Amino acid sequence: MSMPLSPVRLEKVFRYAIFFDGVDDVAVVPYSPLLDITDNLTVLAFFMTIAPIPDQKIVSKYPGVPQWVIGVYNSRAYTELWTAGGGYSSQNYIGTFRLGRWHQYGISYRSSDGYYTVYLDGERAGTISTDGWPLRSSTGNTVIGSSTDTNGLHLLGLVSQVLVYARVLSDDEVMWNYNNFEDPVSGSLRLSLFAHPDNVSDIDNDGILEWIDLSGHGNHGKLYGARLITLIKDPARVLTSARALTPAR
Ligand SMILES: [Ca+2]
Ligand SMILES: [Ca+2]
Repeated sequence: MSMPLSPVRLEKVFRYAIFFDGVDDVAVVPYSPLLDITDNLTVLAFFMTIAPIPDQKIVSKYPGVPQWVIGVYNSRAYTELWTAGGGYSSQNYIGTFRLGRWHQYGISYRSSDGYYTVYLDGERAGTISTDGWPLRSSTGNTVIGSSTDTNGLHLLGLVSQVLVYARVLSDDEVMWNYNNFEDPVSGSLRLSLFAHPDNVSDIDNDGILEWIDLSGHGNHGKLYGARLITLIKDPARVLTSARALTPAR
């Protein structure tokens, strides 16, 4: 028996996810001043694409005045970010995604020096030069599974978590969130969506299911077509203690 030479990267597995059909499914988080983040921003999302559609957006604050977008383009990472100086910054071709596999993908932006970083699977994948202005302000919605509410570049796949912070996470914090997605770093967390039956409910009785925001700020998403699915079924017989089978949330 030998020890591994380097730390083993275990592939992430989610029991539940929100499924997007690649046609018209979206989750929409309505505008909130708390999500109009212009100084310091971090966005992280766990997602899976299941079809080689060239242009798929995962999470966007794009409707109205575009602020930021993360997605995939020709099977590579893709982000966009706009500053108040009018600068549009984007970068393709950081990292490669595999179909049918979970990936964590994200961006951070620090307005004091315009430092724009891309993260893939918990690690810093690259940085992008910007004009150094703060992000532009936007009263648009935040959309998951597409770039806009109505006419987007849709994801055919799954999303299990979306985190939006009003600060720049450290590399260690991003890696923590990759490895401990059920217990994400909480400081300055403005949006925290995690796919689980406890977190999907019609809490305002309008006939549309909400994807409930766990950040405490009430930034609940509304599921239009997109739906919760179970990826790993309960065991047929309970052979271990009930405690071990209690969902984490
Ligand atoms: Ca649909
Ligand atoms: Ca509702």
